[in-house]
Amino acid sequence: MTFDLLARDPATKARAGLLHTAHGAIETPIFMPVGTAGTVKAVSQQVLRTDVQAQIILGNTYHLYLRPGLEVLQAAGGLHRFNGWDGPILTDSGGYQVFSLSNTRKIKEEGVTFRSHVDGSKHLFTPEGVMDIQRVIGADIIMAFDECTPWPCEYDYARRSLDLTHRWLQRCIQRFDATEGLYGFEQNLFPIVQGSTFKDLRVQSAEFVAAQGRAGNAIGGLSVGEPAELMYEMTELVCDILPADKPRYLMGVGTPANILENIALGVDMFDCVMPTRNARNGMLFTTQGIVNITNKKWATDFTPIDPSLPGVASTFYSRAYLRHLFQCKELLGPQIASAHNLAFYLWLVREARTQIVAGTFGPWKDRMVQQVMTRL
Ligand code: PRF
Repeated sequence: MTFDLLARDPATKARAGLLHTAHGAIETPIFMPVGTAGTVKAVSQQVLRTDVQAQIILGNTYHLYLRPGLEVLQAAGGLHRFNGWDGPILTDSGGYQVFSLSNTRKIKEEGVTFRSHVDGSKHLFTPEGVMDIQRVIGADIIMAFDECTPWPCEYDYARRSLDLTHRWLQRCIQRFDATEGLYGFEQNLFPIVQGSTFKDLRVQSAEFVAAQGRAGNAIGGLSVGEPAELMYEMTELVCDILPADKPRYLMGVGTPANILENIALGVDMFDCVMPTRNARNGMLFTTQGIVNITNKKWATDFTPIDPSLPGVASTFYSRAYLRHLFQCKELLGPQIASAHNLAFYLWLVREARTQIVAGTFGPWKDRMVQQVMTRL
């Protein structure tokens, strides 16, 4: 895996790059649609390619391990073959889902025991096990097993948790480097910086992670309830330490404004359930601002959802029709809304990249943050 830095914005720390994976190149900065169970909810692989123009999608170790399970995934020849998405895939390690989804969980040095949210069955995730599982799933980029601390968090807890995450990281690296991909293409392991919102812990973690010399690095433990300004402070601190010639991935972020502000601080990759989850609740992100499609004011608005975006979902259907679908709880409603929101997020990062290359990102970002967060 290689990363070419193509341009830097003169006014901010934003960068434009090209990340080469075994399943194709990714233009950064990039937003990665979340496909938890091997499917981006309510969006077909076809629509992801055409309307959304997605370049890489996410999967979750926790969900895929529980269903369909490793036997099926291995028999299929990995997740790419199983779901028909032949572009790049990244899998999260479960080091977040185990904490947010599973019923009872116990953290020990060895790993985390938890009960499945599906059937209550008991499981153990260890750093080694999670590497092996991600070998079977077969994503291009796989994530280290970490603990995402809740916020707020006592300093002592954050420090002990960080030390554990670092020990787990060393075990992940050892296992990953001692094994090979099952399907004949290269996989890459990204370590994750933690440390809650404590500056000294973040610095320590960023230095530890940078020293591992992996092909890319991630920032976790943010966007978990802390004020946005505190998130930006941590991102900037960490980005200034992580190597400039490797991609930086900020996990689980965020709103359109969060994405633009973090691009300005040097982040290259993002994922978040927000565009798809909010779409299913009728909240649309557009180039002009935020639309709640269930609002009565759209009942006779026969203009397209967002005529300036590419893709059928945004330009063919009217706001009035989409509102009608939501009123009737029709299945097409969440499909159109999800495809549209993702098309918007992908447009946002593509446009950011164009502005970085042109050297105009700084002022464009300040204007766009206001515009896209306006409530219409
Ligand atoms: N760790 C992992 N996945 C994550 C996070 C994390 O800290 C976050 C935090 N926003 C989202 N997804 N492994």
